[in-house]
Amino acid sequence: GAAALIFDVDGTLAETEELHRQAFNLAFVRLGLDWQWDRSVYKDLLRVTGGKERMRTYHERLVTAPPLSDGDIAELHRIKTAHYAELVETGPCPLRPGVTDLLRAAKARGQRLAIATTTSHGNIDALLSQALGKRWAADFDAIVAGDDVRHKKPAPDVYLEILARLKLEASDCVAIEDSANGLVAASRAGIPVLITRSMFFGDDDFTGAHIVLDDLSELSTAKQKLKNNPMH
Ligand code: XBP
Ligand code: MG
Repeated sequence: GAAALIFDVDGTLAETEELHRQAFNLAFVRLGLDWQWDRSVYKDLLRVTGGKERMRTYHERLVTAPPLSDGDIAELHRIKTAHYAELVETGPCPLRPGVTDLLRAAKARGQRLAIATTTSHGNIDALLSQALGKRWAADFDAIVAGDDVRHKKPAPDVYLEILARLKLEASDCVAIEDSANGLVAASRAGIPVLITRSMFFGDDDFTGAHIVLDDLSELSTAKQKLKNNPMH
């Protein structure tokens, strides 16, 4: 069986992308920009991973726009991040079905747990403190965030860094992802991928994934149906 499970965060552990979207929009209002990202615009923009990169891409695509410095982007992202933490802390942002059970079952069978995400350590902590309690990080052997590496997903950097920290071979691990970008990142690192379909990426192309599920609560039934279940 797999020695470690490596989890993506946004869309995989919780449906956070809707809160990210709202947080971006609140930041745009706060800084007097007339940008507002509706769900269909955001769905398209999600192909660009990373909040700063996403805003930069959107700005570059505008026909007319005042210049936007890297400092402006950083300021927007700082405000977006503060709004995101507040939304996670105040609103309900539960873990997706099956997540808590899988974390518990993995621990019980001696699998190690890790996180490979594009978002920041602060955002992971905001979400998981709320959902799993202040000491959540004690259960994870490695946590790598977007700004810890040179290239964000779909580059394999976060996954390669996790393998280095865990001192494990790619084939000894399973990555749990919700997006094509995440699938590509883990696959480039050689790690088998389990997909849990999420709100914004449900219709992505998941060719190459070992299993595609609607959510992780299906794992117990998938286990019976699929002999090739990489979880065991
Ligand atoms: C998540 C992302 C992130 C969030 C915003 O991708 O792309 O950019 O949308 O996070 P994945 P930041 O689930 O593949 O890790 O604004 O903190 O960058
Ligand atoms: Mg994701």
